[in-house]
Parts: sequence; structure tokens; C-alpha cells
Amino acid sequence: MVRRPAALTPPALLTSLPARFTSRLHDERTASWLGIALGVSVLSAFATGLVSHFMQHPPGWAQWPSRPVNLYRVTQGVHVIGGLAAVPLLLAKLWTVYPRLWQWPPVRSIGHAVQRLLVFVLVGAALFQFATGVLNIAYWYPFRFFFTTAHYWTAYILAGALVIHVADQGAKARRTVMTRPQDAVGRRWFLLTAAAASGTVALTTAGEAFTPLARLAVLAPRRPGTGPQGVPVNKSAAATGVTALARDPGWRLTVTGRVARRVVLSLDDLRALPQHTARLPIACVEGWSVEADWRGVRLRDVLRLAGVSGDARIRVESLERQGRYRTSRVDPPHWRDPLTLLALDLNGEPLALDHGHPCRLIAPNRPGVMQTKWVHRLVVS
Ligand SMILES: Nc1nc2c(c(=O)[nH]1)N[C@H]1C(S)=C(S)[C@@H](COP(=O)(O)O)O[C@H]1N2
Ligand SMILES: [Mo]
Repeated sequence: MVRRPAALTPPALLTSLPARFTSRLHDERTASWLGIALGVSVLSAFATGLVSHFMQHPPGWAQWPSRPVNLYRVTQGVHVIGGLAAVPLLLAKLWTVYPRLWQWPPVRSIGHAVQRLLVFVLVGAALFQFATGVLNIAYWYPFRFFFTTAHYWTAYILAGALVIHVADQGAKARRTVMTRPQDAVGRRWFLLTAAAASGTVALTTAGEAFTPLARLAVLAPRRPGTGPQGVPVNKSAAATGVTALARDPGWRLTVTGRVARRVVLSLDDLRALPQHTARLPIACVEGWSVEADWRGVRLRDVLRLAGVSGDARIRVESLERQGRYRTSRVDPPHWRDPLTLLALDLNGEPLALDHGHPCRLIAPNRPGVMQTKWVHRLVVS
């Protein structure tokens, strides 16, 4: 049995507080409904986030399939748009439960202390994920750590804390929502408002991935129809410092490494090879995606010229001298796919400089960061 220390009396401010939390919405039922909605959104953000992480950093032994073509577009759309839509739900939930912050005595037992600590970890991790996700979409990095790494590892903390929280509170929440509610009207309005706020966020960002809604996507910095050739640009040629090299008529594409023959091709050589068209999306990790008509040479045709065999792994290198996304790895399912192109044209015109002129990689079911622009070398291993 835990004995409550008799000497511990609450400060005057705290004794007066409960009287101020007069709203009946600070109740179990509201908290439970919001908790269930949040649990579902956080877990789907976690699952789709893992897909994105392991597509970009596949372990050596694993290879992703190149189909379905739009898989990554969908998982990343769910991740970003669903994550953003969960923000109003989290704010509503925090408002509902915040009076508990001042409960007295602050800890009743070791179990209670652990439980409270866990809630702080849960809330802290959730706020961190939402804040860093939003800042990353805005390209604003006021922090010293690297976004991707921090967002990835915090996801495990958040998911772990959530699983324990559900194990601890899930049954109670379920019981609460199953019982017949009393005084339901105010609560229903509050929950509907939270749902409407969440729906509004979804509606004003979904157009970044779902083209028919593009005009509504006022909250999305990048959306279909913006940018040269109707496709947004994340990193321009000027920003990466490749302009002069990309415009140089002496540009050549080299295939090297574990090849039967080293191959060197000019832009005219590439245009002289069989040209193919593919309608494929660029699907950025930030959630925006756009479908476009790409035309160019099949990657597998170029590799065949160099006598590359079936299980080879390709590193595509851009003209960029530095930068995290100057190279990308292409595994057999992707380079053998007839839809994987070294694109020379976009939407019926030669590639704009900012889209990767003279030549860029475009492949199905692949994160945007791995659709390397300004390609100049294929290294086979
Ligand atoms: N060389 C190079 N390729 C790159 C990038 C880059 O920074 N450098 N950015 C990538 C990212 S994050 C995306 S989303 C796509 C965007 O292609 P787009 O600008 O043609 O729309 O290009 C990818 N290719
Ligand atoms: Mo991207």
C-alpha cells in the first residue's frame, strides 16, 4: 500500500484550478474518441513512414518491387496528408486532458509516476514529429540535427510509447465509448469541430498529390501545375551549382564499373537510341506528387550496351559535386523494368534545366529523392 504523505498539501493556485476547468468536455469520453482517432493516424503514419525510410535506405539484402507504379505515391501521400490532418486532433486531445497536468498529488505511486512520465514522452514525441514534419515541408531548418534521422528515430519512441499507452488505456477507452453517453450534444459538437478542422487540413493539402484538387491545395508549398513544365521543383540547377555543367555540349553519359564494355554516349547518341514513353509520378517524400509524361531511353537498353548482367546493382550519379541526393541506387527490379527511363523529355518538351537536363532518371514506385536529375554516370557493381 502506498501511503500518501500527510504533509503534502496542494499550493493555493492548484486548489483553485479545478473550479476553472468547468467545461464538461474535459471528460473521458471526448478524450477516448480523440485518442482512438489519433492512435489510428499515428500508427498509419508510422507504417507509411517505415516504407519511405526503407525505400530510401534498403538493407543490402532487400530489394523493393517496381510495381505497383503508384505505391510510393500513395503511402507517402497517406503519411504526409494523414499526419498533417492529425494535428488538429492532437490539439483537441491535449486541450481535453490538460487539466490532468495539475492533478494533486502529482504522483500517487511508482506506477502512477511511470504512467505520467510515459504520457509526457508520448506527447513530446508526437509534438516533435508533427513540428519537424511541418518544418521540413516548409524547408525551414531552425534546428541543428538532421531532420531525416531525428524524425526516423523519434518515430520509434512515439510508436513505443503509444503501444504502451494503448495497452494501459485502450480497454478503458473502449469501455467508455461503448457506454451510452449522457449530455452528448456539446461533446458531439466539439468532436465534429475537431473532425472538420482535420478534414479542412486534409482537403487543403490533398491536392498536392491528388491533381483534381490541386487548386484547393493552398496549404501545400508545392503542387501540380506549379513549376516549369507543370511539375514542381525541389532543388533547382542554380541551387545545386550544376547549370554550367548541365548546359555544356561536351556532356557525356558514361557507363562504368563492373561492365563488359565501358560506354560513353552524347546527348545525340541517346536520342538516336529507341525512345519510349512512360506516364509516371514524381512522388516527393514531402507528400506532393505529380504524374507526367516522360520520354527517353530505357535504362536497361543503355545497360545492355555495356553488357550488364541481370543481378547487377546500379549507382546513378549526377553532375552535382556534393549534396545528399546526388546519387541513387537502382536495384534489378527497377532497372529491368521497361518503364524505367533515362528521360530526355517531359510533357512533350525537352527536359527543363531544373528537371534534370540533359538526362534524368525516372522509375516507377520510387521516392522522388531517388529520381536523380542531371545524370552523367552509371556505376555498375
Ligand atoms: N541530382 C539531384 N537529383 C534530385 C534531387 C537533387 O537534389 N539532386 N532532388 C530530388 C527530389 S527531393 C525530388 S522530389 C525530385 C524532384 O524532381 P523535379 O524537380 O523534376 O520535380 O528530384 C530528385 N532528384
Ligand atoms: Mo523530394
